[in-house]
Amino acid sequence: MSEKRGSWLSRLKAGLNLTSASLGNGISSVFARGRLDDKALEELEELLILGDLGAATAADLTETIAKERFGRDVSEVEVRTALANEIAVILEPVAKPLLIERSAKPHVVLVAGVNGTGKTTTVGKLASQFRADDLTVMLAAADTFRAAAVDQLKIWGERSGSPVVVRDGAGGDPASLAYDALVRARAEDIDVLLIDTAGRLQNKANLMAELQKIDRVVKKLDERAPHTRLLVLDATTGQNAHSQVEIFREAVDIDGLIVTKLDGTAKGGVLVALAQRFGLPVFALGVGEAVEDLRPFEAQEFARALMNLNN
Ligand SMILES: Nc1nc2c(ncn2[C@@H]2O[C@H](COP(=O)(O)OP(=O)(O)O)[C@@H](O)[C@H]2O)c(=O)[nH]1
Ligand SMILES: [Mg+2]
Repeated sequence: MSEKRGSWLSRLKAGLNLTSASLGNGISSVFARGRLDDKALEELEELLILGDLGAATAADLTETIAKERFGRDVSEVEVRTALANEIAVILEPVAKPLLIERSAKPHVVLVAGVNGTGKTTTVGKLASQFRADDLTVMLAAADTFRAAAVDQLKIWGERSGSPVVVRDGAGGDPASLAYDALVRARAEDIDVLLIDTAGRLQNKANLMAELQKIDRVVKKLDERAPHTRLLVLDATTGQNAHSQVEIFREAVDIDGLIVTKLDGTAKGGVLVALAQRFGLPVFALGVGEAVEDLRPFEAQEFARALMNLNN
């Protein structure tokens, strides 16, 4: 157990440390002089922006640090610890698990996101985790345009012991597939229906229209569905994640995020900026390709890893 925990945590840290190593080095050079003066604060703010925390968050954090410590002699660890604490305060409210309403039968999760962010992988990991919690799961392959996408989901279905609803033959309407899947999930008394969607259609307008259509048709069967509209973001895209949230939010009412590929990216700081800007729940983090690499999001732990502090 602790072995496993160690390995994913170190992978998460290894990823974040690409950020925090550069942040860390920067912070040590800023504080080589020891005194927290205007110049040090300016450099600190710059570093936080470079670490993908975003201009607004960087300004807020720097101001907070300045308030208590301006003109004082400070150590690097003191600053890192103070930053980690402030970052944890920002992250705490968004660190929320994806809760399944057991009475929903099924609880419908619509999974959206740009191509390649890790939607299908995340659906597979979630399916396995829900199965481990003794929930019955069904998967809907609403990315009907690519045969490979359907095959990929089928593998996750087999791995997790979850039936996969697919269209016969290539193509087909994703919304009607989602509808059929919900009919079947209800008939079979399934606890969770995960709808995997396409991230790329002919164009953005089509993609958004398609998502809206899925959102609409499942409501015909259950007005509270989808119970969770999940947006999957790839941490390696850094600041680009902001525009993805904006675009998808225009289409459907996103309930929360899963941020993937935090193993091996220098852009983990973007999560702090996203939390500050949108306040959307972060249900979990992806730190690798295997089932156990979908981890709960823990604010304190993440903030300390980002600041290269030992947990
Ligand atoms: N390193 C890493 N790779 C991931 C993670 N999540 C997904 N991937 C990989 O990213 C690629 C695209 O994932 P996929 O689920 O097909 O994305 P989709 O197009 O959004 O469905 C695949 O090679 C996955 O194995 C993660 O958390 N870490
Ligand atoms: Mg996919």
